[in-house]
Amino acid sequence: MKIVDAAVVLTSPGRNFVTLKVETDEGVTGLGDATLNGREVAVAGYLREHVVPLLLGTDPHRIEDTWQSLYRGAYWRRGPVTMAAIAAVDIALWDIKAKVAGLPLYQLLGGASRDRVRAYGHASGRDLPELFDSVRALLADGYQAIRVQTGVPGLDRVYGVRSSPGGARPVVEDWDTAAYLRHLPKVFDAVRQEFGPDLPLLHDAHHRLTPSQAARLGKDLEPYDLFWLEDCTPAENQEGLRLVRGHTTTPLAIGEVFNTVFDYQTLVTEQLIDYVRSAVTHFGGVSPMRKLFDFAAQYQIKSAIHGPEDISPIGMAAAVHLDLAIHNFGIQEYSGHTELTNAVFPHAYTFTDGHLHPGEAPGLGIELDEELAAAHPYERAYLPINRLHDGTVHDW
Ligand code: CS2
Ligand code: MG
Repeated sequence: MKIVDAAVVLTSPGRNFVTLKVETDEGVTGLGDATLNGREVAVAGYLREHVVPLLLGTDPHRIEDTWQSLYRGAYWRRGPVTMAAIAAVDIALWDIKAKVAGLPLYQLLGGASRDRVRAYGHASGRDLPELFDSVRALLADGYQAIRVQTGVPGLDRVYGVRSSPGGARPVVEDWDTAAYLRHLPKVFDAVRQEFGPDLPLLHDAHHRLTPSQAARLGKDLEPYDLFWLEDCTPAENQEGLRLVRGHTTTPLAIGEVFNTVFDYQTLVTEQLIDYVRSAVTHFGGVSPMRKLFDFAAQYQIKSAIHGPEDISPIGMAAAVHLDLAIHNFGIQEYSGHTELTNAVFPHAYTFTDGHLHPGEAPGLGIELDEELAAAHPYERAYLPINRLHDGTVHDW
C-alpha cells in the first residue's frame, strides 16, 4: 500500500480546525487532526510544505518509522507546531491501519480495558447563581464530573467564564491573582454546600500562579476535595511543582501545553502530578501518547486527555479510542462541539450518561464532509491575552 495524496483542509464551522486527509493507492483514506488554536495556518503550512511531500509514495502501515522520520528528520525538534503536524500524520495512519484491519482503533491498542469512558464538562458563571445554573445544566446533560470556573469580583473578563471567541486581534482579559486567591475557596465552599460532597469537581488555574501561590490555593481548596487543580503554575520549570506538592494533597493535573514526554520528565518521575493532560493532537499523535501513558503508569499517574472544543472531533475520536484501551485511564475532558462542527465531522463516538464510547466503526470512526468544510473557510482568530490592572501582560 502507498500514500498517493495528502490534503490539508482548513475549515471554520464556528471555529478553526486543521485536518489532514491521507489517501492511499488502495482507496483507503485516513484523517488526522492538526488544530492548534490561534496558530492553525502555521501548522497547515508546516504540513503542506515540509511533511506532505515526504509522505507521498511511502507505506502508510509503517507508522512508527514515519513518526521517527518526521521527528528526527526535521532536526529542529519538539514544539507545538511541529508536533501537531506530526500528530495529524500519526492519527491518519492509525485510522488507515485500523480500517484495513476492519477494526475500531481501540482494538489495535490492546482492546477495551473498560466499558465506557468517564468525561467531565465545563461549568462557569460570573457569579454563584449563574454558576449554579451552569452546573445544573451539565448535570441535566448527564455529566458526572464538572469543571468549575468563576468570575472574580473586580475583574471584567476572566478565563473560562463566557470567554469571547478568538477575534482578528486578541481579546484582552484582566487578572488579579490576590482577588482570585481570596475568592475561589468561597466559590467551592458554596458549590459543595449546594451540590454536596460527592460530585467530582475540577478547577483550571490556567498557568497563572507562582508555585507558592499554587501551594496556598491547593491547601485552601483541600476542604472541598477537588478531583484536581489543573495548571496551577506554569510548568516549564518542572521543579517548581516540588514546592506545591510539598504543601498540598489536592490532586494536580498538568500538561495540555506539553508536546513531548521530556516536558514531563521530572513531573512524572518525582510523582509531582496525578494526571497528564496532553492532547493527542498536540503531543505527536496516538503513538507517543501510548508511550506517555505507559511511562506515567509506572508512577501511578493517570490520563486526562485535553478535550476542549478547540480539539477537533478527529482529535476527540483518537482520544476516546486511547481512553477505552489504556489501563491507567483517569478522565476525559469533553466540551462537545456545535451541531455544525459535528456535521462537518460525522463520527461514531457517543456521549451518554456522562460517558463516552468510540463506537465499533473501523478506524477512528469519523469522516470529513469536505463540501460542508469548504463552505466554512478559515477565519483568523487569536486566543485572548491577559493583563494585570497596571497593564502588565500575564499568563492567560
Ligand atoms: C483549557 C483549554 O480545557 C482546558 O483545560 O485549558 O480550554 C484551553 O484554554 C484551550 O484549549 C486553549 O486553546
Ligand atoms: Mg486547561
